[in-house]
Amino acid sequence: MTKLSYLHEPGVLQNLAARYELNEIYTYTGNILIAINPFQRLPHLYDTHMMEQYKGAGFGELSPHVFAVADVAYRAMINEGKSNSILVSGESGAGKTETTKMLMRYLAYLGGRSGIEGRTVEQQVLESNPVLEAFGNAKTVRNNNSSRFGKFVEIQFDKSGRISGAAIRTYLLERSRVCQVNSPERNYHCFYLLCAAPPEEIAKYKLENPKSFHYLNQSDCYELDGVDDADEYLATRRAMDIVGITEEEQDAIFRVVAAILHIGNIDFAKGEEIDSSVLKDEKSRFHLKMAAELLMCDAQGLEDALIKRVMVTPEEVITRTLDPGSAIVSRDGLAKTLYSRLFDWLVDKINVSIGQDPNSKSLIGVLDIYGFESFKCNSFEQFCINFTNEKLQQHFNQHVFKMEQEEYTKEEINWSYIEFVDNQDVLDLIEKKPGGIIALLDEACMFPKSTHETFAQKLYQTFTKNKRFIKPKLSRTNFTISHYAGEVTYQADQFLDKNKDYVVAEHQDLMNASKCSFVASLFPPLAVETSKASKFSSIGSRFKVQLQSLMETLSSTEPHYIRCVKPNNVLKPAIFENSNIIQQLRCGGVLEAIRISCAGYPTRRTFYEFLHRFSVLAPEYLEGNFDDKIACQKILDKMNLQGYQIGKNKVFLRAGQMAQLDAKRADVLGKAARTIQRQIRTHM
Ligand code: AOV
Ligand code: MG
Repeated sequence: MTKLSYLHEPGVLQNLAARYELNEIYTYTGNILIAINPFQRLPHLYDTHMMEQYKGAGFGELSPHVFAVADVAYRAMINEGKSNSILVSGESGAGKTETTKMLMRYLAYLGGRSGIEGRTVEQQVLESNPVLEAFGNAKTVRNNNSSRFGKFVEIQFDKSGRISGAAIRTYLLERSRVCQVNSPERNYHCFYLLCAAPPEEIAKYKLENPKSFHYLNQSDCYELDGVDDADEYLATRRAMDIVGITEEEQDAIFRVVAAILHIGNIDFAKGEEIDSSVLKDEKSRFHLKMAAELLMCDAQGLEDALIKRVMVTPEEVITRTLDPGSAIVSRDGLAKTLYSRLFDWLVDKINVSIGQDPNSKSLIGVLDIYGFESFKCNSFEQFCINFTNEKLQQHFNQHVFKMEQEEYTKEEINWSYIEFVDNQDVLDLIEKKPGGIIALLDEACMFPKSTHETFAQKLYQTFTKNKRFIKPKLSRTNFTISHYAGEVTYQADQFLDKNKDYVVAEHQDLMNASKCSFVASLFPPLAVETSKASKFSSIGSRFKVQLQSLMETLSSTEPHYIRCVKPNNVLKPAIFENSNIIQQLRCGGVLEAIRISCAGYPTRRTFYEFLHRFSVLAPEYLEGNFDDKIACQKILDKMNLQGYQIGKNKVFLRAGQMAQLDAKRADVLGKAARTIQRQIRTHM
């Protein structure tokens, strides 16, 4: 891309389109790899032969490829002993997870012990993917296998470049999906896999058709095209074996998954007293019993935990009952907590099992995180996702800018006037402490009388003058943030609830007392002072801290960027939607990177390349014995160009100057051709 003579949006797009048509899905722009989702298997592109070819090949020597990026990262790590990271971004369905898997496969190939069978570290690293996907991915409108969590995999290498350990960090699993799905989406894959397990397991987990479970039948989608859930179940079990999850643990995991489905089928009706509830019918009683059996807890205890709250005051113990609506909220809260703790357990287990190498000096981190999102309705999840993207964008801009500077410094040219647009103001708006949106949200959550309306009012008051914050005219609770990738309007209504992470004390006590040690371990006893108070902990603030730590890790590494692009919204091959793609290149900062380089000297040519192309403009200078640098200078002077710079090895042109030179060149060549034709004609 950087060799294009004219670096502008239509040129970039046309180049990508022409390549995509030939199934050339990878393109470099500078060091950034753009990957356009082919939406079809291209097996030869990733086979062992291909891996062999890229091994040790110089960057740019072969066609652009994810393997080339992984190879550069690996070589840089080995040669310089420095950690590297590969940051994969792009919108939902763009191909981040598939790209990440290819990167990991290639790194395992480079750093693996060939010939050793079984549970090697690299095998475990690779097999962590299907396990996490079974529990953390789901079909959404945008992607049949959408990751509902962010992931940073740190692969550790020993002195000789062999994989010696790995650590997986995950970010913010979408909890709401466990209890709520809409057509045509699905809940997490694991629920359907389990319902397709062999008959004896179905019997053991007391399962039925997925259609009979409330958490699944809110959507009418149960199956995925081209996916056999029964096979997937077995594959997930095998992957769990490899990553070191024991048979017993697997059994407990699937008991919890099944229990969650049964919990979802417990329904409530109004009780005799006001604001009380009872189990709705025999069916609810049946599912309550099943859930209790699977979780190995007392059925009466479970019923009480769902519909009663006990308050202990110095004088007495007061039991309060919940109305059916609140009982449902309580039930769903338990299901979500169970599920998210199960997911965290899996991640911890995989980490322990793969093991960390305390002596590892260098590592390669691979980041597969949710891309920028802007829907019709945007809630707290989108807010966090877009916050992540602002953070990464800042990192990206700084990096691109730094690389430009390095190139200019190397060539000893003056770059001092290049401006660089920073998004620090958006980050301040979101995360500044005190006074940013997250801080104000936490305040609202701690103050019992706040509602989403008072929260929104507070935002309006605080940020009236903020250029990045907009109050939509006709709304009393929405707010708009002007992100680097465009404006997004958020609906504040559920921000307070979604930001609060607390476990009802009754649920905590019941689960902690489970006779299943696995279930009990998901709910370790709380420290005394917080035990009864169901103290609030802020998801937003915790996420902010996690991100901070991720950014610190990333800044200690040499980054490589891969921008995934989704060519169409129908998820089909060979359809290239221009405006859609331009939008993504903008959001992904690709055009920003191009803009940064255009702000300086977008076109650079070595003296040799320059003379090869433009010596026709001043042939007289080549006759004499000028050195290349002087010849370039003379040509540029003759053409009356201004503002360009000549470095030690290259000519640096300002935007548009290449076009001027080319026009001149065409002119000269045209004239020459006409002269020759005339001569030919006169001689005939
Ligand atoms: P994502 O990770 O970026 O979305 P995926 O990596 O899951 O997107 O890709 C979506 C689908 O596109 C995959 O399931 C494949 O069918 C197809 N695909 C992507 N890359 C390739 C490739 N290189 N070769 C063949 N098919 C591919 V999300 O997780 O939703 O943001 O949250
Ligand atoms: Mg994904």
